[in-house]
Amino acid sequence: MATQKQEKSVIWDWLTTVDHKKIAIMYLIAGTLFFVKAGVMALFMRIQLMYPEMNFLSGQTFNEFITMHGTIMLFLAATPLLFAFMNYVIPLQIGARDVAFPFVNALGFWIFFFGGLLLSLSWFFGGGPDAGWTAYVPLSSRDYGGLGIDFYVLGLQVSGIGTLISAINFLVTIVNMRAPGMTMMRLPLFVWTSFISSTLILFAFTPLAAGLALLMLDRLFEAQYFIPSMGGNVVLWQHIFWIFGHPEVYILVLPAFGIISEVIPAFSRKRLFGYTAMVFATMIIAFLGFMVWAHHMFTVGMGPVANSIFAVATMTIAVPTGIKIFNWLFTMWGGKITFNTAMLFASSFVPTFVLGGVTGVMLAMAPVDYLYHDTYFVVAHFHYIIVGGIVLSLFAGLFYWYPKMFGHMLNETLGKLFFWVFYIGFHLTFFVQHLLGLMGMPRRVYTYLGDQGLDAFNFISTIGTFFMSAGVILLVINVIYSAFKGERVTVADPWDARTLEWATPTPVPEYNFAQTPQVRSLDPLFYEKIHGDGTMKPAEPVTDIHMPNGSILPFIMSIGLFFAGFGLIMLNMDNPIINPWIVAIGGLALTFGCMFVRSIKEDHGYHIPAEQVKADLAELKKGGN
Ligand code: HEM
Ligand SMILES: [Cu+2]
Repeated sequence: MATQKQEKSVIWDWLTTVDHKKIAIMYLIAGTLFFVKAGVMALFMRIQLMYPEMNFLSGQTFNEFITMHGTIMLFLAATPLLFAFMNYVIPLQIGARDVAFPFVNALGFWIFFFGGLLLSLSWFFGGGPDAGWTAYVPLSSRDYGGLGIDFYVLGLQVSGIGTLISAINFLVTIVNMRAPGMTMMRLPLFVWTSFISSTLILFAFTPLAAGLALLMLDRLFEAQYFIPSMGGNVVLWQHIFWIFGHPEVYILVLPAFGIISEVIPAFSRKRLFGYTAMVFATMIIAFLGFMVWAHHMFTVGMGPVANSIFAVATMTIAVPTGIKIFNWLFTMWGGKITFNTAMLFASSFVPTFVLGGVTGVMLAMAPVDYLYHDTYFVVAHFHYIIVGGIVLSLFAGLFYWYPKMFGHMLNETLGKLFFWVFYIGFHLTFFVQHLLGLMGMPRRVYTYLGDQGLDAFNFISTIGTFFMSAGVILLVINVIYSAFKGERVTVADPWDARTLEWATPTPVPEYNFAQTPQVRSLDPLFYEKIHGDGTMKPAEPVTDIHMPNGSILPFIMSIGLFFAGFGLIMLNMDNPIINPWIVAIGGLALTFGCMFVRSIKEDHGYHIPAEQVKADLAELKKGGN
């Protein structure tokens, strides 16, 4: 009985939490589940392509898998996994007690989650979307695309709202919640890159929302924005999509750069080389990222002038990116490097990402792109960026921040094995795809003939995928093993690191910092180790700490949006069991009802009394933390 009751309260605690640290862990779990789901689809696609004329997947299923794989990986795996680290680390690195709007933070998570669920429901209603993650019209129009596309449109619309409000929350947090002395030019690079990435979300997810709304009007209400026979324009969709879609790559890769810029200095035992240049390079990359969307459309027929401008603008991005690469190398140069798992991932990121960048410049040459376009060369290129850049960084960040998040280490032996298996598998999988592309193998095609010379490389590529899958299984084993056998961490700073998150005790108390720290320099913790006694000086006396109450409203509001989306999709179903409008309007009413309750109900939060905080501090002193 007693255990059952406690069980219930634990679940309730997680459903209602507004603590950035718990929300981070929920992002981590949800993102991992979606990552595995999309990874299994990738494995199935590669098995289908292992031999010529395989019959493992049908052409239709293959199309659904490429679409869901890409969409899930980008929106529901990479983004939430980065959000997990941003949520956990940003408040700690800037010396804050939480994000600016904890309620909105929980809301952002649940909306993302239920949006993802909505998209995934497509499998139970006649199959996933099948028009590719870019949902090009006319493939995604009423005439060609089935119900799956409606799940794509509304699932992404809903989860996009969650991403957008979370990004706004990060922006306000970084501007407003910094500890005294933490000037903008003392922000850790991960905070800077998260800040700039959040700005990109603000300006990229809004056009996406508009585009999805127009596509929804086309599909549900027979509007004709994108239908040429009625005066619409298919190329319009491509412009709207890519003005979101290209910045999306930087939304993901900039925080990944941020992780690398934290891990490399920590394990090279040197400060980051060229801090200021790194910050400005990030800004320039972000700005240029918005100027180059049409490099995805060279073959559309924009004409030589437009193609040239977009080609040159694209190549320009290599300059600030090169600055970053050299600064990472200079940081390692002459450093006392420890090659633990986190550092292996971080340092191997550098050459891999360079390779992805080089093929990017190749693709940026408009006339040559007529050759590469829609071949496997493109698939190889973007996976070098996405897996070789973002996924490797995520793993580096996972091994780096794991002890702070979970209070124990991941096993290093298993970690290194995981690294090598995954890294070798990655190159086996994707390197040969460049060659397949140059040999003319088209992208998004579910099979090929036997006498075209494509067999060997396709076979190798699939073997590589088995290695990567084995690597991920090793990671899962590591997580489970370490939970039981892993070295416990109770010290604040197991890596002898530089930034403020390592000044908080492990496990981090719900209020993060008993007293807001006084920041005196870049790399504030390291500065205190050199110039002080190694601990942060408080910027305030011990006082009562004001904390927000948990709330179930974010969860319910998100369910409301889920039903609003589902109701609209039901408009295109043949025999909906109930009137779709009842579901759609009912869902919206639930969401707005919660907003109303939230507005009129006074919730002042609660206080942790100063005595309690003092007792916690005394306890820590005893434990030597
Ligand atoms: C981890 C191992 C991975 C493997 C083995 C893999 C494999 C594949 C395969 C076979 C395709 C279809 C290619 C085609 O026929 O055109 C594909 C497409 C794609 N992948 Fe991956 N992938 C992996 C990871 C990722 C990750 C981590 C991301 C993003 C975060 C990603 C994003 C995409 C995108 C955007 C597409 C394009 C889908 C489309 O053409 O509409 N992939 N991948
Ligand atoms: Cu692009």
